[in-house]
Amino acid sequence: MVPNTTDSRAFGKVSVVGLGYIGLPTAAFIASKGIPVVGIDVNQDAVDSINAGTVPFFEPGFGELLARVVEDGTLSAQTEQIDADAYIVCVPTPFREDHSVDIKYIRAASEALAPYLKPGALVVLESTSPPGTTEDMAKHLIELRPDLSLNDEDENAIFVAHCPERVLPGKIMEEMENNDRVIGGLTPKGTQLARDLYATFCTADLLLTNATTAEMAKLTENSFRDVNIAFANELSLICDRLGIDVWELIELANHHPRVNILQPGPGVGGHCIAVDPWFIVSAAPEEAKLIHTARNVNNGKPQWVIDQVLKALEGKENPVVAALGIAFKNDIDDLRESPSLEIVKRLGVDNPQLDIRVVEPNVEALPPVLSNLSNLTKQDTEEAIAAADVVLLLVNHRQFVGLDQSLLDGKTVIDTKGIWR
Ligand code: SAJ
Repeated sequence: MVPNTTDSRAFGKVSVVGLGYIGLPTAAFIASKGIPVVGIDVNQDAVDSINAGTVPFFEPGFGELLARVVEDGTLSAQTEQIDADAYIVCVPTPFREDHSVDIKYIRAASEALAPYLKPGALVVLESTSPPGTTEDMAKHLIELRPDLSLNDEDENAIFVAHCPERVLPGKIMEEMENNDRVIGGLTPKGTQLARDLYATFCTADLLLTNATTAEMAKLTENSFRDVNIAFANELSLICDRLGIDVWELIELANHHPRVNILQPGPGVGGHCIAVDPWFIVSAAPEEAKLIHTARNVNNGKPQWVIDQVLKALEGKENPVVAALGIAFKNDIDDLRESPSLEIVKRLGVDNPQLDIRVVEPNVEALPPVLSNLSNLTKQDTEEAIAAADVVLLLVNHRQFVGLDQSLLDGKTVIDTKGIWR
């Protein structure tokens, strides 16, 4: 392994494009090593918040770091692109109706930065992307700047690489520095230069490969997790039919030294595990059978939970449901692709007679998809449980894990995370 020593003077200025959950912490970590970083984002409100030293989303411990690098002037944010030695592109890569990737944000980022590129510049794509996207981005850059080259030996060469992000939301402060990184250049110099950039702040192993393998490595990691969770979710349906406690079962099976089953839940959410496997399925539909099935199993879980709730409410007059948690996972405020939010929305829309009390300690107000429904209200935990016939636990937020369980006496409890066993 090449040690992570580097000459950070090689990077006089770094531009990080897209200041979301990944781009902003990446920018702040690089800035914390004394390298001037300018963050670029199309959202003026996010830019203003960052320049005021305030994180526009919730991430434990990150506020202090951001405030420090903004205050000392190493990190600033703006909407206009700049002339930099290295660009890191961290923009969203959503999927379309047919599950193929939509690279419009990568295209837009390339168009914004191309005019500023100079020979020797490095462009790293961090956005999770199907195999071939980095190469496609590089070709697009050369179309926009035919005076530059992708050949390492040319004087007018630029360097392009892929380095997928791997941090777990909620643990970014720890994982940004300590997670091994996979780095794949389009050319050997691209790989090397990208390695030097990540060595400025990452203390773990920097694993070098080519761009396409790096792209596939990221999709593979998240698909592995999705398939494992699908296995757990399928077990939860089997156990429900057979009258077995699935959480006890998994705990017992995991005592085997070579078994490590993840946990069942109301479904799989977030913008990563629920999305990335589709990029493999759409790149190789004939072959990706297991990965495709796992997606379907996990996507089917919300409807199964809804059916459980409706069964529990059969025969009840003026039924009230307390729905605990709408974030996509515990102890965060992120609602993207959240199965819990989907369950609450579908219950509310399809059952106007249901009175649903929604509890979500991590958000100030319900999102419009829920607040627009007249049979839904946001309440605090105790109030909602007291009013409810059915208590539907959807997210294992710490407030719910630590709940005084005597509050549940006399209620029908549907615990999708197995925290109150
Ligand atoms: N979930 C379960 N059961 C489990 C674990 C998770 O149902 O045992 C659910 C969660 O509730 C959530 C979803 O899966 O709805 C995803 O949560 P997560 O904690 O597994 O993952 P993310 O989406 O927050 O972050 C993942 C991580 N990838 C892997 O662990 C392989 C992270 O390291 C990546 O950086 C991130 O995706 C990403 O951006 O790709």
